[in-house]
Parts: sequence; structure tokens; C-alpha cells
Amino acid sequence: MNNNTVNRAADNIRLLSAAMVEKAKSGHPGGAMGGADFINILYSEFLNFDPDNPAWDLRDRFFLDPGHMSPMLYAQLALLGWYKMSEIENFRQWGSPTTGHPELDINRGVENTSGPLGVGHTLAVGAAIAERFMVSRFGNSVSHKTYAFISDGGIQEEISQGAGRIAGFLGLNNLIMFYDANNIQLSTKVDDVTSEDTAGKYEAWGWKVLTINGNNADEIREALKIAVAETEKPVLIIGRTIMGKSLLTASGDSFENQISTHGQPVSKAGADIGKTIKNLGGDPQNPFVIFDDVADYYKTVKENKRQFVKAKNNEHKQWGLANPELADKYKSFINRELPELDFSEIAQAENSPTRSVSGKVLEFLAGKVENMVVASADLSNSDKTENFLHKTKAFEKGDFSGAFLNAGVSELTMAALMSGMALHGGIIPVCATFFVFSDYMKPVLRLSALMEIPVIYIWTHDSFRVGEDGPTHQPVEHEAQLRLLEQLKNHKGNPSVLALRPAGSGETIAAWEMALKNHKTPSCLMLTRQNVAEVELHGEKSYYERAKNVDKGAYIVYETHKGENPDLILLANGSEVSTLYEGAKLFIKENNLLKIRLVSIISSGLFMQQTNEYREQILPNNVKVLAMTAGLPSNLQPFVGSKGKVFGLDHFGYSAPSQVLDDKFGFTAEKAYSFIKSGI
Ligand SMILES: Cc1ncc(C[n+]2csc(CCOP(=O)(O)OP(=O)(O)O)c2C)c(N)n1
Repeated sequence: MNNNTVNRAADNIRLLSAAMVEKAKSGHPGGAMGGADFINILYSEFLNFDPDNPAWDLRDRFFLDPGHMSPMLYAQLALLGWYKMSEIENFRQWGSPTTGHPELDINRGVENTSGPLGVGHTLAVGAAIAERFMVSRFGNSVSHKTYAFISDGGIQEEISQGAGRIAGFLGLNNLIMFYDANNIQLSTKVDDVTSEDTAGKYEAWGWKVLTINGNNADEIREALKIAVAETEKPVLIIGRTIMGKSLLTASGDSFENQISTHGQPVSKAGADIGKTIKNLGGDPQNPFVIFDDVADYYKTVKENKRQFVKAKNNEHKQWGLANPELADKYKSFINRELPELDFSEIAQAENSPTRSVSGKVLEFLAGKVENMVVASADLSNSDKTENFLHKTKAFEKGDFSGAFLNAGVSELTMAALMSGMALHGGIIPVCATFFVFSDYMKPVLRLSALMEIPVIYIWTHDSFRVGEDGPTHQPVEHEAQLRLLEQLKNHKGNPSVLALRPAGSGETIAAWEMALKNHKTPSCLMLTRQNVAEVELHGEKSYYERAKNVDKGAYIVYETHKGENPDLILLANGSEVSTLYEGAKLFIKENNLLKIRLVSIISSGLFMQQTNEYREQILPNNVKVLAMTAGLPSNLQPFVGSKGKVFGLDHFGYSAPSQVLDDKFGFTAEKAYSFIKSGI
């Protein structure tokens, strides 16, 4: 293709980017104008997609890291017809799909929500791992490339260390990342904050690195050709680009390379929007257009893509005909279908830590749920994901036949990788670490709540009972953070997360079942390090059977006077359910006339979603509630009313063996008894 038309298309993207921000009176034009040449050549000459079906599952993926460069992406997708010009004109407005930072919308070609710098390209690494996983099972007809676009901010964010290390270590030859290196960030030049050798850094991690002029069509094309042909390593293309490329002042001088154009309309920064639009070949009175020759060019581009799609679909179909069972399995992976699973088969170890029960569940699922990928941030023996690992093997360079990712010590990276796998599709991602380190993962949890992607988080060592590891390792306020997220709906009106703190082996198995069936949000499992005594069975067949109503968020575990209105309700979740029960038993010895009900509330968010009728049935309004939590009292405060009480923790950092802490902090049978007695 002749470069005149190619450059006209890039100018069209620049023009639309500047005009969008100008009209919205807010946004980030400078970076978008510099990155336009790369994205245009990538989309028109390299990226394989179906112009008639953006969700085509065999497509190449494109992940944008710097969400603030959204005008560039929207303008590019407008050239494909996936955004209307009226939507481009409505950039950043209420109800418009052209939000300030892009949001996941596969049907318009947006593969990921982006905004927090660094996460977007890490999602791409996750997607690239997912692709290798699928190819190792289903062969080359499902292979494709994953592209990422990163900027200075993403390179500087710490998460890039994890993403770069793991992509290099696993030799992700299907991953190609363009680094828009314009030497300008939000408030300074890049040179003012770092002197690192970025190329050397990525090479040390095992990447192939190419450095080019990122505004030169021929150099971009050549680099992409080399990158696509690479068979051993992920490829980083460092493109030296010009911030605010083509900007002019009123007197016609260049206004390129200005920090001020990072995050405001170019006219505010000091450029002249009219002069710039003319310079880019447009009409200042009517900037929101696709040039005729560019529109023609993209017609041809789309026709070429259709030819590719036809050939790829045919190849995939032929493979399916030759491998009908595998083809069915591929479809079931893509549709996230679960096989028939009888969770009641899982051994219910009595009085064991819930992390160990979770390990048993993982052992049960390994080999049955064949598309489940489990990761641990170097804690597999502690978080019990090793039970899964022992039945498979860890990914390694050139071998993705296993289903385990040794993420190393990088919790935030791990969360983003798993989210990227979920975005790719075909995989049920699970990751694990200690609960206290959930703090390292929250930004990604929040992002996946917005994207509604079902990553399962296993967080073990869920209370102050981490014992002698105490000062830094005690989660106390962490459950409260998840309960807050449970209250927070995303802007589609859906819950952000499902946070489950199961009370014993039956509930832990049931919690896993709930997590696997939850396709709409991330699921979080909070599990104990220490043994948890079971509340004895009172006629139920098993702990698992007793927990059958746990999927309503809260249910009755035990009643002294079955079916009668209680005088007192004891409420807890996790390990505190049995502590309260033990206290209640001592109390009942003295006072067996009082009708006591024990309620387990595995998820207060889920309980609040139930009908008023159900909630009233479990926690009748006029009955006193005494609640116990190993976290902040606020976890259960909403459920005890003005007459009830919550016994919880309001401090952190003490260090001692867990039984000593239980005693000191009041979490023994005797102290639970005193709490009940004094609270009644
Ligand atoms: C985690 C995170 N921290 C801070 C920001 C705010 N922010 C948005 S863009 C930006 C600077 C990015 O510079 P660069 O990546 O070079 O983009 P360019 O200036 O080239 O557009 C910052 C600090 C953010 N979006 N995410």
C-alpha cells in the first residue's frame, strides 16, 4: 500500500483525536496524535479480525494500556465502522460509549477496560498465556497473536516488572507490544524521572527488542513483520514518537513535543486547533469526517480481512471435522460450560482448616474442569493450590499442556494475568495468596468488577490467627473492604464482587460451587489457616447438605427449638460460627429454655440481594442479634439493629501463637459464652 494513503489515515486519526478532546473540552490529545501511525498500520495491515463480527473468537487481540489515549482507539475503530461519527462527537458525554477511558466492549472491538496504567498490557500477557493454553490442546487453527500498546506510564508502573518477567520467562512468542516512547508524561519529561535502559531491561527478561521511529510507516511495517515472524520470544517494539504530532500554533509554527498537550484540549495548551486541522487535511468547520480516500482504503482493508477470516474459519472447520470430540471440547471451553460435577463426592474432612478443604476441592476439580487454570504467588503449599498442581504441571516455555501458573511473588501481576485469561475466553482462572496480600490486588479486583469478569480469588490465612507472623500478616480490615465492594454496584447496576467466607467443610465446598457458577463477577474465597471445628450435625446427612441454603448469603445452621420463633440469634461467618456455637453450648447448659438460632452469613452482599421475605425469615426484625467477627465490627453491624451487639476486632499487629491470640482477643468458647451472657 502506498504510504500517502496510509499516512492520510493516520492523520485522520490524529485529527479526530484532537477534535474529540476539543469538543469535549477535556481529554488527552497529545499521546493519541503520536501513536496514530502505529495503530493505523497495525489495524490495516497486521491485526486479524472479522470486520463483520468483532467478537470472532479466533481474532488477534489488541489491548490498550494507556486508557487516556482512548481518542486514538475510538478514532481507529470509527475507521472500521464500529463507532459512529455521532458517538465520536459525543466523546466523554453521559450515556455515550466513547467514555473518557475505554471500557470493555468486545462487540465494538474494545478488548479491555483501561485507565490504571500498567494493567492493560498485563492483561495482554494473560491473554497470550490463554492462547498458548488453547493451542496446546486444540492446535494451530485456534492460534492468534496478542498485541499490546503501552506508554511511558505503563513502563514505569511496577506491574510491568511482573508482566515483563513472566512473558519473557514463558517465551510468549505470540505477544507483540508497542511502546509509544514520546519522552513526555503527564507533568514532566520522561528523562526527568528515569535514566533506565528500557530496551536492556526487556532483553534481560528474555524479550526481543526493536527500536524504531514510531511515526514512520515503513519502519513500523518492518518491525511488525519481524515481530510476527518471531518464534521464541515476546517482542517489544520501542517506537520513538512525537507527542502532539502535526500540531501548529496560530502563526503556523510547530507545537509538537509539548508536555502541555498530554491532558487538555490542544487550544488550551497553546496550539491552534483550526490551523492543526487544516495541516492534517481537514476542514476546521467540519472536522468529524472520515476522508473519502481513507474510507475507500478501509473498504479494501476490510475486504482483505474477510478473506483472511474465510480461510481461517475454513482451516478451523477442517480441523473440527477431523477432530470432532476436540471441537466439541473447544466449544464448551469457549462457552465456559462446566461438566457435571457432584460436589457431594468431595471428602468432608472434619475439623480441618478451610484452606485444606479448598485444597480437596481443587484436587477434585483437577482433570474434571479441564479449562481451569490455577495460579499462586509463590504460596502453593500454604494456600493449598498445590493439591491442583500435583495433578497437573506448571506452564513453562514451549509447554502449556499443564494448567498451573507459578506467578512468583507478584500478586498484582497475577491478578491481572488471570483477568487477561478470562478476557481471552476459554479459561476459568483461579489465583491464590494470603488474604493480607489482597491489598496488593485490589486495583485489578476493582477493574474486573467493572468488566464483570469471573476470576476466582483464593485468599487463605484469613484472620489474626496467622499467629507469630502477626504484625504484618494479620488481615483485620480486609473483609470489611470486600464487604464494601459487595455494596458497590457497577454502572450497569450489577454487584461488583461475590465475597465468601465459609464456616466449615460443607460451606467451603458449597462456596466453591457458587464461585464456579458465578459468571458475572469476580468471586473471593476467604479461608482459614487454622482448624475449624464443625458445628455438629443435627439430623442433616452431611455438612455439605446442611449448607445447601448458603447460596442465599445466609442461612440457619442450628436452632435449639426448630421451626419456632427464636428469642436470640447468634450470627457469624467463617471460623467464628463454630466459636459462637461452642459458646452457645455452654450457655444452653445453664439456660435451655431460651430459643437460640445460629445463622451463618457467608456473604452479606448476597444476603442483601435476597427477598425481604427470606431475610425476615432468617433474621426476624424483632429478635435480638449477637454477632461475632474476626474482622472489624462493621462487617456485621448492619444486621444487629439497635438492640444487638457485634464482637469484633479493632486493632492489628499483635504477634503470638494463634491459640494465645484467640484467648487474648476473646475468641474461645468460654469468652463467646460470656459475650452471649452479657449481651442477652
Ligand atoms: C496507575 C495510574 N497512575 C496515574 C495515572 C494518571 N495518569 C494518566 S496519564 C499519566 C501519564 C502518562 O504518561 P504517558 O504514559 O507517557 O502518556 P502520554 O503522556 O504519552 O500520553 C498519568 C500519571 C493513571 N492513569 N494510572
